[in-house]
Amino acid sequence: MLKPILCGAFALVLAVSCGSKVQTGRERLLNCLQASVDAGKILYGHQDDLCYGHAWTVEDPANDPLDRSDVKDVCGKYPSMLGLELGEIELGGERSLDAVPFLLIRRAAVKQVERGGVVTFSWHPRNPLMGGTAWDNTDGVVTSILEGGENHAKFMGWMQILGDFFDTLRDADGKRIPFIFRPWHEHTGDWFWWGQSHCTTEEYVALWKMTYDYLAGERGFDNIVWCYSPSMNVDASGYMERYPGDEMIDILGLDAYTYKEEERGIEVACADFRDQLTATLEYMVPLGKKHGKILALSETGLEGICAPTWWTEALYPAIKDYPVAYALTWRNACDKPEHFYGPWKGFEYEDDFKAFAEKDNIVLL
Ligand code: BMA
Repeated sequence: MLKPILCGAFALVLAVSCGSKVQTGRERLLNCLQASVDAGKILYGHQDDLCYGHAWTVEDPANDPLDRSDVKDVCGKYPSMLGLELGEIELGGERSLDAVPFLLIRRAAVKQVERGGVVTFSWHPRNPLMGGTAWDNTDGVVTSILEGGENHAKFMGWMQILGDFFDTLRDADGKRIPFIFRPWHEHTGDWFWWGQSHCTTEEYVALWKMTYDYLAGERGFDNIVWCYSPSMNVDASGYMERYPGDEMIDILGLDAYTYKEEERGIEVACADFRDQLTATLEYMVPLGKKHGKILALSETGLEGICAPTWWTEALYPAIKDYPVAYALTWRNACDKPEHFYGPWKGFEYEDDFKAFAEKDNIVLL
């Protein structure tokens, strides 16, 4: 049986069943991303794009048609990659840490895949030891949730809730949809409880293994593509220091932001970002080849996009010549007007985003 899968602007016909070997959702999604990379394309992604925007929210999560998008408002197309965040699902409530109903998140994920796009999930779980948020960055939390730790059972309960949610992500035929999962990101920094100085390399890798073994093994999720995503504050050896291993990772990601600093001015900040991102991709390309992994810019952006040409003169030149499967800009918070990373209608530099979106190798839906 052959089934067309739309990946961004072009359709790929992938064998769902080649001879006797049936491809898993993970393999199909990876093949799709690889084909896109081979065609020189970069998917454009936006976090929470269908769930809310800079100046709007969804009134009725159960019935909303999911046709609103800040990106679409500006350039007429949905992003080909949709990022969604599952923080606080582990508490068993109805809304995420960003107050988005999980019902809406589920519907958005399924809709995105129905439209031929790709979905990536992040998860910022709370601190299971101290009770604070993911940013409650105390030491010893990872130790406490690994096997033998005092919070192991509690944390496995959290993963069960996460797994139960993943199990509801199904297409119209009742089949689990393929998606990217990107837990334990930016661990090369210290801001999360799983960060660099809060656990050892062995503990970090054990955390990944526990997550992978539970979801891919025990729960049998063969529709998950696994993304590793350090922050852009490391060299090649720092990048790989806590790499969980080829068997657990499919995508070598990178979280890379432009940071404003009063003193040096935004132009210098943009130039630094471009140079640092290029230098990082220079070492990621051989790592991707050596390990046989796809590369991605798993998070990027400039908060409030206060540079007139950030899209076309900072982001685009840094990535355009590299085999990056996708670049995902962070969310447009509806309750914090200055906290946006994607375009929105009426935003003063929206034309620069349009110019970026019109580049030949940038893919929207
Ligand atoms: C951060 C900010 C927060 C948000 C978190 C998880 O970067 O956007 O406001 O709660 O991501 O989505």
